[in-house]
Amino acid sequence: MLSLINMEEKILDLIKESKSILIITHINPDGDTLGCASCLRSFIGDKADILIQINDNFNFPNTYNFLPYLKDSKNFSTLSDKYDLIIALDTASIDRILNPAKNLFINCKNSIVIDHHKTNKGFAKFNHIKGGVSSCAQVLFDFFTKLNIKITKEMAIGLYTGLLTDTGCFKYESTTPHTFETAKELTTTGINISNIADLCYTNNPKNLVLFQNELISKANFCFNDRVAYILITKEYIDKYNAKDNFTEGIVEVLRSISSVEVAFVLKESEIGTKVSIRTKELDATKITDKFHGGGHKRAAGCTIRKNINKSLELLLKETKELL
Ligand SMILES: [Mn+2]
Repeated sequence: MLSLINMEEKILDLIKESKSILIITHINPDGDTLGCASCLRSFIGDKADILIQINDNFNFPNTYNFLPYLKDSKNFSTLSDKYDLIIALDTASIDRILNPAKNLFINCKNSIVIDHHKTNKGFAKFNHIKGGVSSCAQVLFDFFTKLNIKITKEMAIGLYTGLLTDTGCFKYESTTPHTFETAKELTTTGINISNIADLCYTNNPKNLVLFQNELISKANFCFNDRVAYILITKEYIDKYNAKDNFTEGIVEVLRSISSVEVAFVLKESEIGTKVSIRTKELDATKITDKFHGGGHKRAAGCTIRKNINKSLELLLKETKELL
């Protein structure tokens, strides 16, 4: 009998029959996972709670406080174990869920993951994964559409936020005609799209912008300006009390320079050096593969268990061979 029911219907049945539901974001959440959580909470109603997972070194992006229901969210210390269904959103692997939520997820009577990461192997009892789709928000939109569920204005705020932020304002390769059809449908619910974009992109802490500007002014170039890199040492991190999310976007600024083919940002951490790479034509994963990292063709990352200068030397050596 079960084989006759599709995954969307199964998920809807689970939501209907569960008494208490926990919706969880991935660790250090972004606009997609938070937007989806807000939307799903709006759809399910009061029997659902949201858990926003944040580690100590992450500054919760207040940016997203405008999303409905986020203010009442649970955190690790206020989490209970009363749930009979847990739904993880935009979460590529079980490692993106930290304890105590991870144990709760594994031991829960029913668990669902809804996601769009190609690398997601499916770690829940019920997995609804559409690898390669632009955003989790798109997967959720398609879920509601397939089930003929009306998307309200309140639900659309979260979905539009996820769609906008995960497509880099509709400019990444994952953006398709379907993305724009979805944006159009969401817009017709009456949401204010220019207001949402403003809330997402003009709401940075002052320190973040000053931190990024100082680092960008100290960018280094080599191989005829085809390679650019920034070294983020502990000195800068301390000076600006920079959180993990402060470095987001810097590498894109380097990539925006016309001569630059490969851009690196290297950051000192306790376990070595965290590297993020952006490229134009070259396959970035050919570099990160050497260091057990991963990602996409134009955007990848890895952690090298060496100090920052040694890591830079290794990266430049690999890059030179590909140029
Ligand atoms: Mn996402």
